[in-house]
Amino acid sequence: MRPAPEVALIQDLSGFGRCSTTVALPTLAAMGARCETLLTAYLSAHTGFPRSEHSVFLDLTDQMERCCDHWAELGASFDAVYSGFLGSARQIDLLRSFIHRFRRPDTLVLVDPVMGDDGRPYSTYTPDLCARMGSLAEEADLITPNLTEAAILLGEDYSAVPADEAGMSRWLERLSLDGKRSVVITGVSLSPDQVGAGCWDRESGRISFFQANSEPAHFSGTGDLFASILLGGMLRGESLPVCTERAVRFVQRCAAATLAMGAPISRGVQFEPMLHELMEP
Ligand code: PXL
Repeated sequence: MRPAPEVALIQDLSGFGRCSTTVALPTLAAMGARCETLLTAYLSAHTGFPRSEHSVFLDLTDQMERCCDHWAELGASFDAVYSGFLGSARQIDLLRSFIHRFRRPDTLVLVDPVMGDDGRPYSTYTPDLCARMGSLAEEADLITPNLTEAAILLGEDYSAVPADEAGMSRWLERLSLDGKRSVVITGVSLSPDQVGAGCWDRESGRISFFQANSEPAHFSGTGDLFASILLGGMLRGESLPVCTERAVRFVQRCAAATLAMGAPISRGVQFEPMLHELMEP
């Protein structure tokens, strides 16, 4: 047995509904990795729920700075840095300095450029925040945008999302910054009843696509589940295409199972009963 790889997990904690930290922690643990968590914000519920006068959005930027200093005193270093939903523009600069401070030559930096979905930015994401997210993503070894985020990063209109492999391959190549970083675009649909991902693997220089049945519902937090599965596999030494195919299939099966159970869609996919499938044999 080897020690669990250490992941610096940098994203929000949303109390109600599955997403971000509440998805990443159990998924990465099931896959044998341990997370040290730097919270960007605490929300009463993820932004997919209707806002109310009682909604909580606690921006933790000031606390993040102090946590970084404390972690440095404690001699922290990480096998991976994984960032997701960020709560303020200042957090992006903080994250860049976090990467420079704690990255070792072998540290894998995964930036999930969480900004929006379905062609629209999330309600808390301003144009300035989106622009800074693009510059943060330049630090990454691997990025995992959905179609909306890929369009924002490329400065393209959402209506220009390619519908075929050739067009999507060009987007993957452009996002790879001349092959400098690996890219997995999620939500890629190459035929009407299929959805999955396209990946540019900087190790092999190859592009691959994986598709599974498209389920008739949209769940929040599936991007977080997807990125966590990718990272868990990469930390086990598996190749990006192998990890991408597993993530596509697992997320699809969780979505299908959730619908079959009749569980509420707004709370995200029921991945917990299936987590054991991600464990190393
Ligand atoms: O799944 C991404 C995500 C993370 N964190 C918060 C969100 C979302 C998407 O809606 O609202 C708070």
